[in-house]
Amino acid sequence: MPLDVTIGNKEYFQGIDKIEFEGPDSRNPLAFKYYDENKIVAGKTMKEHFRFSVAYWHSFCGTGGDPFGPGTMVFPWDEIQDPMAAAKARLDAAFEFFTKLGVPFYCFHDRDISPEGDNVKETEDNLKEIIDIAYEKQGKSGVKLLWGTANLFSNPRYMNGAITNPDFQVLTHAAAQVKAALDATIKLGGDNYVFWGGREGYYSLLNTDMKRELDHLGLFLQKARDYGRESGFEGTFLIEPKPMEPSKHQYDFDVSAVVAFIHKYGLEKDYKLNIENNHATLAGHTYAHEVQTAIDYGLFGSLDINQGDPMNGWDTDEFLLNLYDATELMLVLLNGDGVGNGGMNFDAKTRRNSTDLEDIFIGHIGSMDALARGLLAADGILNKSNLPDMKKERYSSFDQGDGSSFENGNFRLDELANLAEVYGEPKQTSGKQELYEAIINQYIR
Ligand code: XUL
Ligand code: CO
Repeated sequence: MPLDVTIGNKEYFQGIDKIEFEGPDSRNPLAFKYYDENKIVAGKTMKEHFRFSVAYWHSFCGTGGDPFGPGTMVFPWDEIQDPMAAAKARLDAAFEFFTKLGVPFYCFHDRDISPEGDNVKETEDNLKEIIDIAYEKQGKSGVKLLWGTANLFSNPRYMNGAITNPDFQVLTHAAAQVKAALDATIKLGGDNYVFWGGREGYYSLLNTDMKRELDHLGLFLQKARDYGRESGFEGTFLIEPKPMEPSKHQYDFDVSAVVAFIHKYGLEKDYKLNIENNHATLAGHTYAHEVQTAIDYGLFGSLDINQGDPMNGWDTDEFLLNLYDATELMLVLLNGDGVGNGGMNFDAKTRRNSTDLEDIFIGHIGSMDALARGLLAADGILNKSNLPDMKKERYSSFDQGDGSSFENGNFRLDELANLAEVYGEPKQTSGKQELYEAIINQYIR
């Protein structure tokens, strides 16, 4: 049955219907093998667990260009010359895609969705015109906005940073964009608003007053929060850490650095973190480590889903297909409170040589299936294996007696020291890492 998803008349993804769940034995590349949105796992449907979202920039603005050559992808929405007409066509294609894929959310930057005009006012008017259409399409399709954001890194004026630029006038342009993007997010009922640092960082300390730049950033984020709250935004502000690229030193290096920043500038009631796998690995961490760190600080917000290439140190934004990453991520989330008001946004792009229109579907389907398998594996590990008991047992010396008294803060340092003499040399206890790893393998099916 043809879907009524477009406001324009054109169907962009011809020959592709709504993607259905066909089970693990299906040989249809355009079907889910594991992601069954209504299947209940650990008390929630898969749809509720993941809150999947499509990233506008990669799927509808990406061309496959790289430093060695131009774009390879010839997509119908790119063929229109007039920038506003092209933006509207792209929006048609995007909502057709979201609906056929069956994801509940999408995310965008201001510049993905609408073109810049000749001045601030014209640019904001363009955005408003497109947002009105997006609003209508959301209502018609039921697809919602997980978050909006402003692109504060592409325009050449931001070459020395946007909010942390040494030139105050540049900062005011960042404010114009953030204000307009926040207004758009509020109008579309977005659950979150994201700040990714873009060019907020530096190349050389010789020309950089780091303290002053960070103070500007802290103050700006306070003002953005105040404006958002006054304007009725009830969602969560998110900061997305990334250690490098485009700057050499990015201020929002990793979860721990951003947690410290959030607390230093008094943002902890309104701001949380949006965590991306490829950014975690660039920082020398695993995804699970970064997510667990944010959860432990009570600042976990949302996820950008992708993976890097283990052989290089770039942000390659590949679709997450690694079952180990998926399983370890889902273990952390199932042990915590899940994605909450956040979701899983595919900040991922098809490879430069994956040039068929259907490849955008195939990338998303593969990653949704990988995460569904990760969820099933994690659920098995937590409910059927010995792993949770083994982990609990590792810490059992703190569950009673002196260990429990220590946890309750009842010992001074010299009292603890005396206990060492009482106990003598502790018996060696194996960490059993290989056993834990083998259990993970056992449940990835
Ligand atoms: C860049 C990146 C961004 C943010 C949104 O590496 O991840 O696309 O997710 O600005
Ligand atoms: Co991202």
